[in-house]
Amino acid sequence: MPLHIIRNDITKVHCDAIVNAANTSLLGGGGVDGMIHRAAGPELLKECRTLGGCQTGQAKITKGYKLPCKYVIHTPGPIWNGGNNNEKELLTSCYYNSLKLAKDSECKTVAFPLISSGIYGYPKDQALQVASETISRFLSEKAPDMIVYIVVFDKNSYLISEKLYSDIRSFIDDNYVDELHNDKELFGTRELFNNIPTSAAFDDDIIHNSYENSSKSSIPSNKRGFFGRKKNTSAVQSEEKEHQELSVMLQSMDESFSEMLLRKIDEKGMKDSECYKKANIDRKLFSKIRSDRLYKPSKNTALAFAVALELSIEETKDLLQKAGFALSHSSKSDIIIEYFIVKKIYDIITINEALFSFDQKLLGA
Ligand code: AR6
Repeated sequence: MPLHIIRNDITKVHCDAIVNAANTSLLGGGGVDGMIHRAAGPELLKECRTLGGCQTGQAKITKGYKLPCKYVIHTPGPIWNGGNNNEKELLTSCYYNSLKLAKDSECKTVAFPLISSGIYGYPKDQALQVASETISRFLSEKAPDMIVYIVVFDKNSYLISEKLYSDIRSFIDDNYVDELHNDKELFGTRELFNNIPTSAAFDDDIIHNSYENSSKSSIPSNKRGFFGRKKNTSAVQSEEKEHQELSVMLQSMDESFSEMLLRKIDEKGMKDSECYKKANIDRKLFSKIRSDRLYKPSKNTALAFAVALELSIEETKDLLQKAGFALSHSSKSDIIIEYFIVKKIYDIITINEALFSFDQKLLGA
């Protein structure tokens, strides 16, 4: 289902359909419309002439011609006129009708610009909110396997309100800790820090990898110690012991990430699908996590689930720890996520918009 926000020129995006922020004549114009027509070549205008225009909020489809996409879906957005003139309903219709057309044309991947947010003057933060809400609802209700990109072009546009931006800015300023400074304070030098064994040394993935690496080694398996060391006779007994100790460790290992995730889903009375959709996580990835007790997710995936489950900061730390991670005040993205968790704002779209505005990696997809 996932919704992605990316920074790019939409005419360069490879997917089944891109959406054009057109005008009602469908005969081209400035902004993204002009760029799409230029990149597609004159054949596009020729086909557009046969369509007889399009009403605001509706959508029509053409081929993509020289663009790296099969189709272009043209939708004229509303002109911003203060916000009380049906702008939101019309903009919602643009996204809904474009997605419906994409689905009817069997498109699996679709890219949208922020319709109406340029020449038509719709405030970008509100335009993005309409876009993400409508797309998420459509994906969740009608097209769980479709992948949709919101493509943002300009480098410095605010995608969240200035108030939220400056609130987060202050929260970062209050909490950000310079990593080097922090490490030195705690441990004297960075090298020392790198040598300190951490709980990650026992994390599932590292244990998996040790097995994997040792099985790929050129040393025959019966001549290898547990971590791939060459065996000598005197090492045999201690190797046996290592094995036994490790088996005991594995058996008595704490609840894994996947187990904690499933337990929390049950405790919250959520359905699995509700949880992974809310986390903006792909159904296939969720199935993998569910079926592998020792699955080690990325930090962003773990955080996305923490948000979907509406965990407190302490619970979030616990869940992260199961995956071998920690929340860090030397990571801007962690501080931004913490800001939302502390404020009990658990809407992943809002969080992702903020992460995007601060040029950080998004949660979930
Ligand atoms: N890729 C992605 N986004 C882009 C690109 C690009 N190549 N170029 C611009 N944008 P606009 P509107 C962003 O003005 O507001 C035309 O003349 C841009 O930063 O293209 O719906 C039509 O013919 C902005 O955020 O469309 C209509 O007359 C967003 O795309 C009128 O403009 C939309 O900006 C439509 O105005």
